[in-house]
Amino acid sequence: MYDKNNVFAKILRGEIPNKTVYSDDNVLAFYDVAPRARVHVLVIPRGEYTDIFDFTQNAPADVQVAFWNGFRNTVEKLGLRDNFRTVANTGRGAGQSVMHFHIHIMSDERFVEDF
Ligand code: DGP
Repeated sequence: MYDKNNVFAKILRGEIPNKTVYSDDNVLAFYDVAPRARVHVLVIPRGEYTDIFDFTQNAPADVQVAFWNGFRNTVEKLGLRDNFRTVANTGRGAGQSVMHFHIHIMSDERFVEDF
């Protein structure tokens, strides 16, 4: 069940400040407060979905399309095209600490050298 007091809900309501990268009617993207890469951004839908299962099962198709458009716009705004990773931690056992669906975008030169 969705908790309206989770930290991302508070960010969406403007109760907690954020460094916004991209924003539209359906999507907000902002810098992670505890970055684990040179660029570390979170992309979230404005709707109330707890995780990727909730979002993909329950969000209307047009909302899902809008989310991925916002995701792509965020990546392009960051100047990333072929040098980033995405992570969607799902469930507390896998490290999901905020129960509002979010995608991590992470990029670091080191990833290029790893290939
Ligand atoms: P996850 O572990 O996948 O649920 O990721 C949650 C992320 O949210 C984690 O990397 C830290 C970030 N985070 C938590 N609280 C805040 C906050 O108040 N502001 C911002 N910008 N990020 C936050």
